[in-house]
Amino acid sequence: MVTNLPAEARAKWIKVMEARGVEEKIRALEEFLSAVPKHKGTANLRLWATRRLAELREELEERRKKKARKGISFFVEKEGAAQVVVAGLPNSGKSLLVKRLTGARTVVADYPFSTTNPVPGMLRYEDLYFQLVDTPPLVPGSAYFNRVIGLMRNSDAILLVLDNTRDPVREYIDLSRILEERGILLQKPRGRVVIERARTGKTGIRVTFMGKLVDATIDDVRKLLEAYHVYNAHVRVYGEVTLDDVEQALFESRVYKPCVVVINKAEINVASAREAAYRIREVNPNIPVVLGSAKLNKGFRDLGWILFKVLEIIRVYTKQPNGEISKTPLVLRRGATVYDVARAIHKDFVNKFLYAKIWGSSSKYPGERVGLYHVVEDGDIVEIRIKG
Ligand SMILES: Nc1nc2c(ncn2[C@@H]2O[C@H](COP(=O)(O)OP(=O)(O)OP(=O)(O)O)[C@@H](O)[C@H]2O)c(=O)[nH]1
Ligand SMILES: [Mg+2]
Repeated sequence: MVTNLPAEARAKWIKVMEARGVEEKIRALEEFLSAVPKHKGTANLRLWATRRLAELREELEERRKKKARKGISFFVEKEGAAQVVVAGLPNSGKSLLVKRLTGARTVVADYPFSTTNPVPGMLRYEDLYFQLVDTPPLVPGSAYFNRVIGLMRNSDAILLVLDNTRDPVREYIDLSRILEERGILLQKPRGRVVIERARTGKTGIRVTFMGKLVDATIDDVRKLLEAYHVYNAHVRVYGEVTLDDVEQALFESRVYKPCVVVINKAEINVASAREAAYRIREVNPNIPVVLGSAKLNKGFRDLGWILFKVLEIIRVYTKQPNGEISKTPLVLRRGATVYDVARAIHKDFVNKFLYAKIWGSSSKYPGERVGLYHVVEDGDIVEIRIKG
C-alpha cells in the first residue's frame, strides 16, 4: 500500500469521505491529519491534506462573507454543458479572451492582478453553451491562489492562457508543475480509477473495466476498500491501474482535468507563437494548442469544437413516440448507453423500459431497436418505449 496507514487514521478518513458540507469536512480532515503518523511514507499524503485544508478554509470564509454581505463570491454555479476555468499567469489576456468569446463584462487592464474575482460568461458551440470562467492570475502565494485552485478542481476543463510576449513554453511548464503539485493533472494518466461511493442502498462493490488491474484481482480491490470501511461503491478502472492507484483514488488526491492551451497575443510575433506551440506539443502531444489574439479576436473560431472534443461529451436528442425531436440535447459522457439516456429522462424509465429506437451514427439502420446497454453516439436520436 502507498501510505500504510494505521487503522485509526483509516477510520478518520472514512469520516472525511462521509462529511457533508465544508465545515464538517474541515473538522474531519483536521482529525484525520492528527491521526496520520509522521514518516516518509505519509509525507505526500500529509502535504496534500494540509493544502486541501487550506483550500477548504478559504472556501468556508468565502461562503461566510457571501452570506454576510450578499457580495460577490468565489464560488461559481455551473451552467451550460460544461464549466471551463480560464487560468494563467498575470496579464496573459484571460479577461480579454473571456470578454471576446462570451461578451462577459470582466475587467481588462494592462497591469497584473487586475482580476480579483471569477467572472463567468457563456461560449456558444452549435446547440450547446460552455461556461467560461475568468479568474485571478495563478501565482502561488498570492491572495487568490488557493481559491483559483479550488475552482479548477471543481471545473470540467481548463483553458490555460499563455502570453506570447513572454516565454509561453516556460509558462506552460511552470503552470503544469504548479497544478500537478496541487493534484491537478492536465495529462490523462495512463491508468485512472474513479470511485463512486453509494450513499444509499447496499450495492456492494462493483468494479467495471475500461482497462485492467495489473497487480491485483477484484477481490484485492474489495479487501482494500473494506479496510477503509467502504462496502458500497462503483469502481471504474480506465487504462492500466495498480492497487496503489485504487488507494490513491480513495483519497481523491489527484484529478485529471481536460485542458486546452491558448497562446495569446500571437499577433505580436506569429513565428515565435508557432515555435512555442510546436514545443508544447512536443512536451505533451495530447493537449490541443490554439494560437490566437484576444486583441484582434482572431484564432478562436474552433475553440468550441476543441473544448467539445477534450471534454469527451456527446449530445443525444430524445424523441417521444410519434412526437417531435427535442431541440435541446441531453449532454452525456462519451461511452454513455441507452440506460444513461433513460435515467436522465426520468428515474422510472429504467424500470419500465421495454426497448429503444435509435436514429444516428450508433444505429445500424434508421430506427433500429436496441436495449439498455446500447452505446449511444453524438447526434443520436433516441426514442424510449416503456411499459404501461
Ligand atoms: N497585443 C495584445 N495584447 C493583449 C491581447 N490580449 C490581451 N492583451 C492586453 O494584455 C493586457 C492584459 O489583459 P487582461 O485580459 O487584463 O489580462 P489577464 O490575464 O486577465 O490579467 P490578470 O487579470 O491580471 O491576470 C491588457 O492590456 C490587454 O489589452 C492580445 O491578444 N494581444
Ligand atoms: Mg484578468
